[in-house]
Amino acid sequence: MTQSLTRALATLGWKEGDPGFWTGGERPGRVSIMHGSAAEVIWFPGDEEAETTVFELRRDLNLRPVAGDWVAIEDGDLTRVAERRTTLKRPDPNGKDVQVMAAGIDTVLIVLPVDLGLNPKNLERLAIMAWDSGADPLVVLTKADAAESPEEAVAEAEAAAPGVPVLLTSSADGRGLDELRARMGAGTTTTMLGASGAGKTSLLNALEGHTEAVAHVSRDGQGRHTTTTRKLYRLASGGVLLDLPGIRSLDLLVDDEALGETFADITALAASCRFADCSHEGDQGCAVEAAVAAGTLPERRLASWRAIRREMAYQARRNDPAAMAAERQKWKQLSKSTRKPR
Ligand SMILES: Nc1nc2c(ncn2[C@@H]2O[C@H](COP(=O)(O)OP(=O)(O)OP(=O)(O)O)[C@@H](O)[C@H]2O)c(=O)[nH]1
Ligand SMILES: [Mg+2]
Ligand SMILES: [Zn+2]
Repeated sequence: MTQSLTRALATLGWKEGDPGFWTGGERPGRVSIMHGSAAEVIWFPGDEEAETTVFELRRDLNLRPVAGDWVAIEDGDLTRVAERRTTLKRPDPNGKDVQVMAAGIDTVLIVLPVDLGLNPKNLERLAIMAWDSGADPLVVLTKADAAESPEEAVAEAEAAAPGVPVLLTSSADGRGLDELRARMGAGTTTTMLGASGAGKTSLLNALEGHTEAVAHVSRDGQGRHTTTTRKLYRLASGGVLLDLPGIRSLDLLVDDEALGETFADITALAASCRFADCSHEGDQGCAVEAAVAAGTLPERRLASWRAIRREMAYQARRNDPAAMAAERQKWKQLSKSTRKPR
């Protein structure tokens, strides 16, 4: 690859180590938006000037692209989709498959409003998805201007997502934005994960002086999605930012590792439980429950962990009929034998 092309590609988020899979007559590009069976691609016909073109997808394409995918353009056609380094996923609404929302991301901004205080449960759930993507999570608290005690929200966020940096921002008064911009230089790809109304698009607008549509304050926008497509934006700071529609925080994926990282405090304590497979639910020698009793681990935290674990187990069974049947059998057996009174 020529130096000028390397520089040009960096403005699309490309960096050393990313798939440089273009060969022969192929030209590099990146999917900015999907429109049904067509992909809008920002690409470089030469080594410097970017062009935006909509390509109809060929039937024999190796992979169905999503926003953020690197692609090859040859003879006026989108011919190949690169292997994905990171993917932000969620369970498909039908519950069977996994839906890839965005690909090739370095940083996932977990966007949470603090105007009405922080919701730690939402943060935990979003953090699991973020860890699961393979990208680095960063908590971005929004609407600090409208919060009564933003500092308290920061402390709560740090406790809910141990080890994840937390940034306090406001799109209204601009605080925290310089720090955010500094993390989004050339060669970086960032995306935003958060509920509808969290302030994601407002953040993009405030960072860039864009005017993408956001919900109006005066209107009751509860549960309404203002952003409806996933779209990649090139930033003045040099990198790219993928805006996503609001996600329902109920959507969770099954991944023990991501759970362990989100609940790093519980994971660390669990190392001292007597049994390696301790379920922290009345097991003997449980260090996690001991910490709750001693007041060093908030009870709410363990309750969240248990709830998410249960949900993950349910999702895993839903995706695995054999496990589902085994579970039903187990319950039949249990109800036959005497059960512990609650
Ligand atoms: N006070 C205050 N309000 C904000 C701030 N940022 C966003 N808002 C308001 O929050 C509402 C939702 O903002 P959006 O940016 O549309 O939220 P979103 O996360 O993009 O929502 P979806 O596109 O539906 O996922 C709008 O009414 C914004 O004006 C902020 O920093 N301070
Ligand atoms: Mg939006
Ligand atoms: Zn335990």
